[in-house]
Amino acid sequence: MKTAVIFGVTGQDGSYLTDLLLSEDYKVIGVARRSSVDTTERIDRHEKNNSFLLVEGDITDGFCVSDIINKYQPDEVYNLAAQSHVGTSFKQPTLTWDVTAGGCLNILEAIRVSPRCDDIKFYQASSSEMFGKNFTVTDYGKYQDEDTAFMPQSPYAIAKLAAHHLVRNYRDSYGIHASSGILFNHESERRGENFVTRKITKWIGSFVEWLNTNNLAAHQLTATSSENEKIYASGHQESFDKLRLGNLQARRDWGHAKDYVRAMWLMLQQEEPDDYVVATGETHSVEEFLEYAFRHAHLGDWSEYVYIDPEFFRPAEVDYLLGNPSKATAKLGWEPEIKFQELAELMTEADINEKLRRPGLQEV
Ligand code: NAP
Ligand code: G4F
Repeated sequence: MKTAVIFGVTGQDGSYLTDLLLSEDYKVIGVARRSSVDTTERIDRHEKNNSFLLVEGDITDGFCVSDIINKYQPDEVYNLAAQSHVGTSFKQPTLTWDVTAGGCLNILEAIRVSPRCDDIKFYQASSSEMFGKNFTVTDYGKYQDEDTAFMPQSPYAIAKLAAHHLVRNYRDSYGIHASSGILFNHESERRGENFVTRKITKWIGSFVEWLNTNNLAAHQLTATSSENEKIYASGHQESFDKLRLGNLQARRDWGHAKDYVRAMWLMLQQEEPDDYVVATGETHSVEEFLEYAFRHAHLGDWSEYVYIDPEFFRPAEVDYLLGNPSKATAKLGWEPEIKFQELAELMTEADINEKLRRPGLQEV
């Protein structure tokens, strides 16, 4: 039985990777940092599984990281831990650097000094954000791959790029089996609620609940100017806050997290370490996500419900991401199963079902 350590186990990807590794008969050591509230909701389903152990740890603490590597003697180590929100990285750049760059260095050092250094395979969660502003919307049709230059646009992307280079450097210098997945955006029903896709589908779920509670149908809503921050219904006192969003023109290559953790695992099953782009090969705007999600919820024109709020614009933006996963397909045999439209629809449906307490769709 192989043993894997997952840093960032409580996050979206950590939970899907745990599902996958347990199904592949691994012993999984999940590392979660101490928090004043419970953060284990996404992995609670494995609480009683003897092959799953949750341990306390923070990747900014190098001694703690070393202790975990030495104590559990893993065959594979996955670093999914990060301050992963790009907008937040402008507000908390130092913390973002310490966790996202420094944390990766702590893990690499722990592996380097371990007596089992040659037996440990390491995965680093690199990001398409590292490509930054090398392309804009006027480059429509061009894609990013493993040879594309990096031009990071945020403290988050710069920290991820530092970690990415550290992984390559430790691989070249010490022969560590260390691979980076340059993953494009991936979402799911378990996505954090302040990333744009989930923010949209979560709002739709709450809004549909409000309509239901007040016995309202979408056609009873008062048409409001786009300046107005609230939605009113004729004959009703109550109003509902519009969905507040920033830049709707940014384009992303969005896939499903369940597909993407499979690519991570495949990277560590290879003889040689390497870096791989993981993407769907489709790019869509935030506006398109709104269109698909609102259409699927039968709510009509999304623009009636959205308030553009300067608060959600970033000091610097990444306009255009479109990945070419040919290398991952050729070398890992990886292909995405879920693409944009299905992703938007299943996230919308899951959030509506949760609010209306309808039996959920089978999770993909
Ligand atoms: P996520 O849901 O935000 O999860 C991040 C995880 O990191 C959480 O478990 C979080 O713990 C943990 N963490 C944060 N600071 C930590 C610290 N100091 N010590 C230990 N753990 C810490 O992110 P995700 O979407 O699953 O993404 C996983 C990784 O892939 C991240 O590194 C992200 O930057 C990267 N990535 C994500 C995408 C994407 O589209 N999802 C694309 C490319 C790369 P808490 O639960 O306590 O907050
Ligand atoms: O959902 P987002 O916050 O994701 P972003 O910035 O692309 O980052 C995600 O993907 C990266 C991979 O490329 C990961 F490395 C990173 O950890 C994270 O998972 O924003 C997507 C787009 C942006 O252009 C943003 O400006 O949506 C735009 N947006 C418009 N309104 C908004 C909002 N983003 C958020 N979070 N909230 C809004 O209200």
